[in-house]
Amino acid sequence: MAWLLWTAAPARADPLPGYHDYAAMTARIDAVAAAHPDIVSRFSIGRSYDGRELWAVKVSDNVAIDELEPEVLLVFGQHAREHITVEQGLYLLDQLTSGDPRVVDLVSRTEVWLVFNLNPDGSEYDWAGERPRFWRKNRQPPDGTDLNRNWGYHWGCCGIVSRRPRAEAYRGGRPFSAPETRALRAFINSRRIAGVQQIKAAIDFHSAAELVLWPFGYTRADSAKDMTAAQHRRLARLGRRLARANGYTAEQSSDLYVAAGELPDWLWGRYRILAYTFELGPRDDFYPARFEDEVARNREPVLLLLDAATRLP
Ligand code: NO5
Ligand code: CA
Ligand code: CA
Ligand code: ZN
Repeated sequence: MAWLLWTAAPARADPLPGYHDYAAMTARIDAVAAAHPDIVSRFSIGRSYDGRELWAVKVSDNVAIDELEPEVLLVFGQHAREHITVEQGLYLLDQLTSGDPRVVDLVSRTEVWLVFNLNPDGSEYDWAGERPRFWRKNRQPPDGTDLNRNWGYHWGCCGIVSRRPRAEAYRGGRPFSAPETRALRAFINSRRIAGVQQIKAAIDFHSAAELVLWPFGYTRADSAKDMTAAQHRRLARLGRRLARANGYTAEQSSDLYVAAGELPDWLWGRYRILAYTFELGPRDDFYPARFEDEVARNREPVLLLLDAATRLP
């Protein structure tokens, strides 16, 4: 009889307790935006392959006005099963609207963009079975594209990246073949005003390895076309400071493994944005029962990055 009960099991498992699926995330963003209309404005950067809105917010004083303040971009959820990064985004939204005097000061001197889940189709699919599916890619046919291999800087050239659609690190049919990377690219391009990119620093949040990584990922070289040795030292110095604040290990992205088509490589290569990957802990666990302490570790490095963005030449 057991197998009969088994087949009668619900078609959709709930996310782990405390985690926000897409509907809960959307409701939470709406609630915070409604509670803080003076400093939070919510918008969509476009739609996922299956048509979900890709929700984002701007946090700043005089939020309705595009002021001449350094802009910082925070991206969550490129990889579907890395659900903890969506919780990281919601936690940071809470912190940035908390009214803490240090935060109020930083938020009034910067404009912070948060993109909460760049891959909602993938994360919904990951929860949609009886147990998590360990899904990484988006849901674009035939078998999903790895968004963090789809960015158009040295796309597909090197390292852990595949031209086979069934591979975990499938790069897509061409650079920016995924609607999700195209939507975020269009948003970032729109922040180029009178020829000057307004976004000065960025973090792309992943899990699960407790790392702070800086570009490039596509090459092991410390200096390359588009990166002088001095620029590399600057990226590394700030990266090490961020890692001291959260206790993660700091290294160049390619020290972990070489991989082409990552978002931070494109942010630096295209616009010279100080771009980092944060890999949240706990190590090797995509589904930790508790995430509260882990996301709190990244309050300080994010505030440090906002502060650093206000001190750039
Ligand atoms: C990332 C790297 C940017 C470190 C990736 O395990 S992860 O997939 N989150 N690592 O391979 O895109
Ligand atoms: Ca402002
Ligand atoms: Ca601005
Ligand atoms: Zn990842």
